[in-house]
Amino acid sequence: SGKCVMITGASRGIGAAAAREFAKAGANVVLVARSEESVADLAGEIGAQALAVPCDVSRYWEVEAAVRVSVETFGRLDAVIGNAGVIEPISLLAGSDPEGWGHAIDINLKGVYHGMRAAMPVMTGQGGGTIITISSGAAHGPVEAWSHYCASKAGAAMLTRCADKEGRDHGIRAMGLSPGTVATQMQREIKSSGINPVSRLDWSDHIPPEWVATALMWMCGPAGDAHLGEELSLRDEDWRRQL
Ligand code: NJP
Repeated sequence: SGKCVMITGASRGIGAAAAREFAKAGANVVLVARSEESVADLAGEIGAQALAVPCDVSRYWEVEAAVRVSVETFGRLDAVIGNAGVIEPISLLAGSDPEGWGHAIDINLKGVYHGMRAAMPVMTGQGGGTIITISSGAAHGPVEAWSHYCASKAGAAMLTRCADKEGRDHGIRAMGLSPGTVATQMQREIKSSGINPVSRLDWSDHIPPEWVATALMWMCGPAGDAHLGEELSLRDEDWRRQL
């Protein structure tokens, strides 16, 4: 309680569920996403513990400003959850749009880098902090029509390991969380593509975003660091039982 957690992609889905969960536990939460109205509405629902910061994570200066206003408002920054992500445009590589392919890299990979770059000096000055990247099974194996997404998530997973290595001497730990299939807007987009086996999964195979929020809470606590390898995967049945 009293800690400050910045969550990117907080306008809906996993990010919004995490914001509610952290606030319930007494943390101050900074809600980052492009949809101004959605983050403002969620901040209104949570109350004085929440700050809405409309921001496009693919633009470094906007992310830096979000970190600055977090510290100005709540006095510190204990954790950054790099959750903002996109999967569109879903397309086989050979027919993909060369202009659009890099969109996922700008958000899912560079956006995560931007959060680390802006937060790590602040965390170093404070004596430590936690950085969590929302990863994916797609970081570790190819999925057809998701080359942009797989490449961005694989890059973000390695980036997170680099941040952890460099952060250790400053009390900063960085970890990945691979959530499995979660019932959110992103899964609606995947289903409407109908292009690979993932798009044909039944909704009953999906976990609610609140489970991911519970795992994030655990990871931000002291046990998360001690028990974690390089990435926590919620596909693991043992974990699903605990959640
Ligand atoms: O998806 P969705 P999830 N700047 O679409 C925001 C990963 N994941 O909750 O900007 C700032 O409901 C967007 O807000 P807005 C996935 O890759 C999921 O499922 O207002 N924010 C919204 O709040 C992603 O990294 C599954 O449009 C930006 C949020 O991102 C994370 O989980 C499986 C932005 C997306 O919410 C959350 O996704 C898996 C930008 N430029 C990994 N662009 C799954 N759902 O099954 C987007 O393995 N956002």
